[in-house]
Amino acid sequence: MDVTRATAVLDANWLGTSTVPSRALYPHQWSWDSAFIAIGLRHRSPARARRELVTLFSAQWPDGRVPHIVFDPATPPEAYFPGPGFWRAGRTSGIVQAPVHARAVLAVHEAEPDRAFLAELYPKLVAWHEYLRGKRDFGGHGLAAIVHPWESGMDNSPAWDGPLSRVPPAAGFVRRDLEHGHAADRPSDEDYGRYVRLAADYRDSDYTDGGAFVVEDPGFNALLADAELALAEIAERLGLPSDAHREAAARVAKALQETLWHNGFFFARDVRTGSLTPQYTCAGLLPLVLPDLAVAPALLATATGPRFGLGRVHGVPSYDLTAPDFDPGRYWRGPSWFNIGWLVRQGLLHHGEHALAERLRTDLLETAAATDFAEYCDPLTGTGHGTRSFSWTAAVTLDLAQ
Ligand code: 2M8
Repeated sequence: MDVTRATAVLDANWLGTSTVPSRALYPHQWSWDSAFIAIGLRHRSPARARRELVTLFSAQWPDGRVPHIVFDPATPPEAYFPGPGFWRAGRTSGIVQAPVHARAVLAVHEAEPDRAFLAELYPKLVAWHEYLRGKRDFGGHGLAAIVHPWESGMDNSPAWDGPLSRVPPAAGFVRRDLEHGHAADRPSDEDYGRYVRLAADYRDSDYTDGGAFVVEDPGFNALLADAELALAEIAERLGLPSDAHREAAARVAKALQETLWHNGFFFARDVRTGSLTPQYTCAGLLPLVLPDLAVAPALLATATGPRFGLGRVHGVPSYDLTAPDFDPGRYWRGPSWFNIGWLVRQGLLHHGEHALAERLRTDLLETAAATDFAEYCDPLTGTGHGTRSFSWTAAVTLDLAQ
């Protein structure tokens, strides 16, 4: 029943060669959304899951970056801001999102083996990871830096408050998101002004220089290390050498540990000041996706402690439940997101926490169905927030229901 409804959500959000996260709020193709969508869609239509990823990679830039948005030419430009006219980068935006694609490509292949699909995507994934580990190593010690909060996928995470405070907000633009979402569930106007200023500055540097916001995010880098492990498996299935990918994964994981681990948690680092941002956010839990994480017991203790309440709340809160500015309804400043729940569950399975993983799985399935596949939910009550019929919530349901 829930599987039927989740499938219907993905069918309704399918554009013909890719899936929108949400018809109204996000009417184009988004990079990491498509990876999670493919992971769910593979159980219903492996062919469509392959198409989703092939479409995304058809928009890859010559330098290897995979853009965070691929604009749908049939959608009116005023439907989403900032649109193609703002980015001036053809049919894409110019920033990126977390590299969950190799994991998705491998998962889709496992659902229905297709050597041609793997062979087509492999060199593109190699170029993508090389871009991140090379051109994005602004800090110079082996981590990929993000140059915009949108790149983290966790737009208004409290961890960005410090670095963002250096960015003067832009004015003179119209927020399209507020036509489809409640203002209390979305980032503030001031934050939006800073996002627009940063994106415009990056665009004006021809998408090369990091500006005022250059940050090493533990979530982004954990997913990069995991992506290299997935790429090693893809290489092996193609009969190609895989050592370089495993070594790259180990280097990123080592840098993550040496640079971002502090007092039992992973924090983001502001490259411009060299300091760790002090907020406990769900990005710091994502290194659990790495099977060889020596500090997993300490990280699990934080995850199950009062800050995240894992097992006692709905999903995985995006922000510290004990922080004075924790907000259960506002976007990435408290609510639980279903893709993060899916990733943390993978981590729990890697680290032998089977009972907790099962509790999380059941809760994610129940909450997704009860909220009509909400974009995010209140961790304390399970109430849905944001848009409904949200694609990755439906996709995660399809995968967890297997
Ligand atoms: C949100 O981000 C976009 C900008 O990229 C937005 O607010 O308009 C985030 O939740 C992000 O993680 C997600 O990929 C995107 C589309 O679902 O929406």
